Amino acid sequence: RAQQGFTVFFTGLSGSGKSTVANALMVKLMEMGGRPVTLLDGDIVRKNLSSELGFSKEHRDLNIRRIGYVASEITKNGGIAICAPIAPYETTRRAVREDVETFGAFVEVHISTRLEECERRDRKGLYKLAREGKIKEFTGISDPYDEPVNPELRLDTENSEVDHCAHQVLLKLEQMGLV
Ligand code: GGZ
Repeated sequence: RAQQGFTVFFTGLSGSGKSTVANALMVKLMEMGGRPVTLLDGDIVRKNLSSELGFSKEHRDLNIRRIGYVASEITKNGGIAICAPIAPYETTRRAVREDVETFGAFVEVHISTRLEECERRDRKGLYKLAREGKIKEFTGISDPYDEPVNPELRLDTENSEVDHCAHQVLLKLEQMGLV
């Protein structure tokens, strides 16, 4: 029987390293071959699927439910979906998990890089703007982030290299019998 599809769902603050780890994981999974891998990265989804949305709770939830829907379709068809949005709300993450688990496995990976470190990096200068009040409702500064309670995996890019993090995810997928 063909292997079941699954979704790897990264969650974490802006600048935590979600996209970088997600990309490294995608490369590893593609090298293994056999199954299509689809990356649904936060800012790419926002550009293509959620361009009309802002950052209110309602809009973030809508964005995450759309990502969840696409991931569940991919999972249903036996593919691999890798999602990397902030996804700040626990209830919304749980709803997406339920959608996906109808068809396959859901692997939640919390990239738990501390706010202080994300802000120190400030790769896109957004934290500075948020502190100055020029960006409103910024996650971690002026908007909430619910820490994941029971993620399958918790990793951070402050104490571990990106490649090591991606490898840990791969090991978890092996343990779960998914790859
Ligand atoms: C958080 C924001 C905001 C606000 C713009 N809050 O590091 P980035 O820049 O590239 O990733 C962040 C991205 C967040 O989009 P998501 O779709 O992942 O968010 S959510 O899951 O909550 O829907 C950041 C940028 O957009 N950005 N304004 N106010 N991040």
